[in-house]
Amino acid sequence: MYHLMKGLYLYATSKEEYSILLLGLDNAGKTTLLEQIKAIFSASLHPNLKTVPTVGQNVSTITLPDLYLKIWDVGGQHSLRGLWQSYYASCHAIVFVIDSSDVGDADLAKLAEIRPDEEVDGRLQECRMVLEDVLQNEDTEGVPLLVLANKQDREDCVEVVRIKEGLVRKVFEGEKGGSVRDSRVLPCSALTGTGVKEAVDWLCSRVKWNKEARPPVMR
Ligand SMILES: Nc1nc2c(ncn2[C@@H]2O[C@H](COP(=O)(O)OP(=O)(O)OP(=O)(O)O)[C@@H](O)[C@H]2O)c(=O)[nH]1
Ligand SMILES: [Mg+2]
Repeated sequence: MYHLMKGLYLYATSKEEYSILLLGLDNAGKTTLLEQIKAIFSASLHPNLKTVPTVGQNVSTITLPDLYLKIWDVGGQHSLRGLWQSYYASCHAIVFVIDSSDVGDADLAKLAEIRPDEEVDGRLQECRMVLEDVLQNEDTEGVPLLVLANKQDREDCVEVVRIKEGLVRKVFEGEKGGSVRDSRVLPCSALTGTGVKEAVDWLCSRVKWNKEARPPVMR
């Protein structure tokens, strides 16, 4: 009887937990974003915005009224990207963070015109190849994708619509865009917190929507 009651109690008080994976090139702002999310969703906390390049991973769980989000922030340096794939099978959504001030204006216009198989140089092409690589992996099939055009507070940033048209749409239209999935491109500033709540809201709605394909863990 005790075990039955305990089981019922645990069932009634448990919540769904979804894992969110933060990806993107080095210096994109993933760790800053994680710090900002932690601060926004636990009111008493001040964000620690003095980040250092991540070697390995940071993980934090935030508690929302109806679910937990377990957020994994991994290092984006070239040598660390090989580790990303070990997170794919267990994540419920991917956030791909882009530094909107590290995408030359001219390059972006050029990217909108190039064919998917054409070679271009630079950070933007690196971003595109890395995103394609993530989407092509069979373990990310059908996983909702949020692309965040970060650092929108900087004067030299590229507008979100240009990132959407020039980069993300090209990736999805190309052969390497992977399977059909829920996706969205949103502007944000991890540093000031602008757009961060909207990003988390989108993630919550999409992981719930996709829960039959990727069931949550009960906690
Ligand atoms: N202006 C501005 N700077 C930002 C923003 N987000 C991050 N930064 C800065 O960008 C730099 C890199 O931020 P991180 O969060 O450490 O970047 P990361 O993606 O975690 O980098 P890795 O751990 O190397 O993969 C830091 O100096 C941050 O303060 C933003 O929204 N606006
Ligand atoms: Mg980091």
